[in-house]
Amino acid sequence: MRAIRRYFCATIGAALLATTASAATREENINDPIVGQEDAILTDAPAVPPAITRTQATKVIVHIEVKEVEGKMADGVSYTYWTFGGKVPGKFIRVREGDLVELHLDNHPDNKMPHNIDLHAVIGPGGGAAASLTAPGHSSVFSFKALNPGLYVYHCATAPVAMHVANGMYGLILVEPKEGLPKVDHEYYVMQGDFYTAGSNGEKGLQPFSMSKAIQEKPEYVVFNGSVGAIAGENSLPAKVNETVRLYVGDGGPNLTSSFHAIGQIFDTVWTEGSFTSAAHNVQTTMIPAGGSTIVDFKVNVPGNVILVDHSLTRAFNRGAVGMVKVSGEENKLVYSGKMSDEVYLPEGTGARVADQKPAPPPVTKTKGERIKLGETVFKTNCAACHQENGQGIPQAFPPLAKSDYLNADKVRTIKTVTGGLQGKVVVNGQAYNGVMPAWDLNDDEIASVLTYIYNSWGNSGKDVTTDDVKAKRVKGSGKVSE
Ligand code: HEC
Ligand SMILES: [Cu+2]
Repeated sequence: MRAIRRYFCATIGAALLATTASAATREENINDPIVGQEDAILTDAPAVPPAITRTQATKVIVHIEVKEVEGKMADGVSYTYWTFGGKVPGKFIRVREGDLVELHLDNHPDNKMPHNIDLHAVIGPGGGAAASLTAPGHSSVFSFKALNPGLYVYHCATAPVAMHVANGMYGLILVEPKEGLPKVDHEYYVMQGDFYTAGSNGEKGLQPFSMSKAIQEKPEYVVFNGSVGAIAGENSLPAKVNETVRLYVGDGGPNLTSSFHAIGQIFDTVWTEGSFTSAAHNVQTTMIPAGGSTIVDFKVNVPGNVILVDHSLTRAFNRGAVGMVKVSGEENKLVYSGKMSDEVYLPEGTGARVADQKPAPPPVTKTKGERIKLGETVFKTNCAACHQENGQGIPQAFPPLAKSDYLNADKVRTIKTVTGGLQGKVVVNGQAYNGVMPAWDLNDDEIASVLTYIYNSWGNSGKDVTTDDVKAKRVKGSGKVSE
């Protein structure tokens, strides 16, 4: 009896030691001396930089170039992505706990917008956002010490933040624990994101961003790695029978939480929410918060496709959130007798249209007073993020609506501006702006109301814009029946 108790105490003691001995405290990491300097190896998804073999903290130089690029969202559908390094998600950054990271954010001169970076791995105001706010054609530098191990999301935090994130401005930074991670055969980088296009899912052509769909959290696409099929079909992630696979998975959002699941697999290990402090084992589905991450490990025992999905299933089968680990090798009839079939999981395909539901049209405003009242709400929900509540705009980025000569000169042009969006150079009160305003997916009455509100605020001309005006003059094909 005593021998047994002694045995138990010894094993529990050893286990405790194993989990606590190697974990460094934040203070120890602050004081960890920096030896030498190196350039970070950065990778595009689904690749992950190699494991760190260093045993000392060093200074790691990271260069990330922000590029606004047109890319493919789905077959026949393109989108203007804003990226950290040319792709969505942004470059994978891998450093070691205790490292000093010197981050250079380069905003390409062809870009239209200022950008910055907020890394959740940073301890400091805004995660680096203010320190890295960079105009097109400029470069900013700041540094931070990686004090807490884990897998962290980074993203742009320039106003309107949700729009920058919705356009693809997110990525992952892995702060490897000092003791390293268990070895696996494959490591891959996967990041979920929700996208809000003006056209509905599958509608062809270059699709502008819809701020109102983003605010309503009604994405047209929910995808892994920036587009439909980015890690499916011929882009599947390869593995062989009996190999181990690790996925570093992030959720860029901006809005949706992911119920991350692998069809035909069980996660042997999940480092929940990207924290290496405690692992869960034998997990079927794991939640990834928007702006959060997870690390999953699993061994593949039989050939076939392991299908990665957000188990909120219409996102997978109707919005694009499908990925695959394609496993090749010998069957093992004992583990699984039948033949796996991936067709079963893809019949609806991507770009499947949801049956059009026509909600009852909202009541139409009758008087100017009613329009001003409704318009104020529409303005605060949709426009104030950029043009500001007082209509003053933001110098060099968003033009003023208060006493705007552009606005006051021409009511019809204003209707077209708001229904069709505006980009390219525009001069307002003598100041040139060259930004992008998305087309607004608002109904005639909402447009009429918001414009009447604007025309009757902040010293503007007092014009009335009626629902019939908007119906007659809106950019053709724009807008939807509002929900
Ligand atoms: C994402 C930021 C953003 C939001 C949100 C936004 N705008 Fe704009 N808006 C802009 C930018 C940028 C321009 C200038 C576009 C250019 O440079 O070509 C602009 C230009 C305009 C103009 C013409 C210029 C002026 O100052 O008179 C009007 C009118 C306008 N917006 C109205 C609206 C209304 C109404 C809404 C809400 C329904 C709205 N905007 C929401 C960014 C935004
Ligand atoms: Cu940005």
